Amino acid sequence: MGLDAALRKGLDDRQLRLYYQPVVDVAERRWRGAEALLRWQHPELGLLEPSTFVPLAEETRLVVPIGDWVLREALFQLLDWRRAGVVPETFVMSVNVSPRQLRSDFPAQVRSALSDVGLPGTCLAFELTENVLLADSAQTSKVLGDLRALGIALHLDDFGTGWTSLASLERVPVDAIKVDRGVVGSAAGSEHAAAAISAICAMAETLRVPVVAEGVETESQLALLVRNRCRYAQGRLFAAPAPGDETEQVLALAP
Ligand code: G
Ligand code: G
Ligand code: MN
Ligand code: NA
Repeated sequence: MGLDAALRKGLDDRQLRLYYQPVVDVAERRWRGAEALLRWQHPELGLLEPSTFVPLAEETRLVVPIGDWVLREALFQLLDWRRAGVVPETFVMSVNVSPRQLRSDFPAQVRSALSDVGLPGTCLAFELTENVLLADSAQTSKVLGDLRALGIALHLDDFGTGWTSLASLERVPVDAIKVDRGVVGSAAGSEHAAAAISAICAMAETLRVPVVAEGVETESQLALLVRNRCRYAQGRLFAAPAPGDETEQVLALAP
């Protein structure tokens, strides 16, 4: 069986899993939300990371039914955490969304997931890459507008490579910028990367868009981010990606 058919079967046979990684509000020292991260518990190959199968899912459009599963699973998890009393109503669940998912019926799919689970759009953020958010396509703009109308936040993911697009953020409404872990990871040891962090934070502040730093692993990286008034952080320094029940225990404690 090819990987393609195996993934289709994996979806049907409930082999997909979500891991969660909390996001910290650095200024207030409390959990702000969590990012849902897809895994595939393959019967022979073990636990697979998204880089090994998400590109295939995108090519074959399996990413559409998989994305629907991810959204519903993440929303049910949020409902569980709310019921367990470990997260406030302001806690935001972030879900990664591929370009292929942004078809005209995507907002309808999202609306139906929200209403089935019984949660408002304001508890959700979608993480999109800059090629999607900044695409000059009427259909994409319409879909993004419909999602925002549901109260869903749009976050620019993996930021830090495409410099030209920072200026374009003025015409595209984003609710946060996620600085790529590659930039964060080299920031404490490289003046160049530290300057990149400063520039991104300064520009974001001017545009009044909050910054989420990804892949924060050390206190010195955190100190640099705090000096630059970066509001949110995510990384192993606070919590590694983990299954929902483990993350629930982490969320029950202070960051
Ligand atoms: O957990 P990990 O670092 O391996 O995730 C790497 C990347 O995989 C994420 O940054 C994201 O771009 C992608 N990814 C993770 N989960 C999902 C998902 O549910 N859907 C899609 N489309 N991509 C995901
Ligand atoms: O959406 P995105 O592809 O950026 O997903 C974030 C990825 O970063 C996840 O695959 C997760 O496994 C990974 N990750 C989470 N915390 C850390 C960290 O502290 N350091 C590094 N290098 N990677 C991390
Ligand atoms: Mn992401
Ligand atoms: Na990212």
